[in-house]
Amino acid sequence: MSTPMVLTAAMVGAETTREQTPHLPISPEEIAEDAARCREAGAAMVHLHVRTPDGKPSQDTELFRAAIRAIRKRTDVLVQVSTGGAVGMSVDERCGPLRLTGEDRPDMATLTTGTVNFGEDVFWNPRSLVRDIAKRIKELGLRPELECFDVGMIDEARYLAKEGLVALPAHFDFVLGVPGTLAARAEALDFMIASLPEGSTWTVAAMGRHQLPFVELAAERGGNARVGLEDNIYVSKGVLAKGNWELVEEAAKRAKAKGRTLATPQEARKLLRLD
Ligand code: KMH
Ligand code: ZN
Repeated sequence: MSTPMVLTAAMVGAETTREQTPHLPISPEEIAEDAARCREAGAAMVHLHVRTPDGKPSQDTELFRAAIRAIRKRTDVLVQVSTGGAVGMSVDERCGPLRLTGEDRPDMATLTTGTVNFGEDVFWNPRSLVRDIAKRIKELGLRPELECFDVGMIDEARYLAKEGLVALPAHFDFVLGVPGTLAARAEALDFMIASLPEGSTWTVAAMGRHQLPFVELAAERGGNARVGLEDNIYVSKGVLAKGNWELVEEAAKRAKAKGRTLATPQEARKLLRLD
């Protein structure tokens, strides 16, 4: 029996707009409705950003609280919050969701381990800032998903582990195909897998038209995959996905065709060592 595959839905992001797709969920209710459908379609986790009511990206603690409460009222899907936010945000702003404790505490948080070009912008993650966020994630008692846009960012995780800020083995997310960074190529994925600290788990998030084909590459390699409107708005060439759930549905179909079963949130918790 192969290991169940964890599908993550990156539902909102900070860059996708309603002008690009009318199906982007923005309000807590819209996010919760789509999250419940993603869970039914096979997602074990959602990667969460939030927006102000007029659609602007935000890392506001209370907006996250409202979205997480709405999601948990509807479904048992795991909630991974973004600490990346949108380019240009300060570290304190980015860490808004890490102020949620008690029953509103998220299940996981992202930690990007280096700076990259991000389209025409720069996603700014100097080493001191990475350590600051790593400490806050640790203090909240969460395990990070280490977001790596390049192989050097995997190596940085080893330094973080030596400093006691991250526990190894860890869970990594390979983000491939953002303009200005490592492209979504199978050889790049294979190099990243080969570069992982022993025993670590991984997810791949490929941008745009690469998103669904990379679900298949991940399935074949025993890994996990992220799909969703944060990274891609089309379910097939020129056809908008009617919600995140439709991308999860398509990802689930492709994973199963490769012989993989899908992890439940409970299984994902074990596989990603969240407890
Ligand atoms: N929106 C990007 C600048 C994360 O969620 O941790 C950063 C991002 C990464 O989306
Ligand atoms: Zn994100």
